[in-house]
Amino acid sequence: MITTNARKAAFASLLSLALIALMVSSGANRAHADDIPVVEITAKRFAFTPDKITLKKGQTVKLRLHSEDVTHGFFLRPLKLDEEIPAGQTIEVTVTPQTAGTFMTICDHFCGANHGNMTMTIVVE
Ligand SMILES: [Cu+2]
Repeated sequence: MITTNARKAAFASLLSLALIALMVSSGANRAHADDIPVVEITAKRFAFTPDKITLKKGQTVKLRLHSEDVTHGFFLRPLKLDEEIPAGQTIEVTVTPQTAGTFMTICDHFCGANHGNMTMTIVVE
């Protein structure tokens, strides 16, 4: 007959095994994600820095979008980008451009008087 303590011990060891499995698998994901080139973009009223990046058609990149002040948007329909960058935070979005061309990303989250001029260029070649 299994005592309550033995059951608890068995449950605890199962739980720690599950935790270890979780840590191992997330470590593997992180190592894999590191293979993807990262492009850092900073949003600050009323510009993106850099204001132009060049990507390669078919090549996956990770855009790391950081807001230095208020909440900004990052919208570019041809690349299916429609992100919100919360005030002071950094978000990541992975994109694989499928069409070559020159595209204009806009901030689509109202951020102040000059919001309408807040754009950046993404060239896909
Ligand atoms: Cu804006």
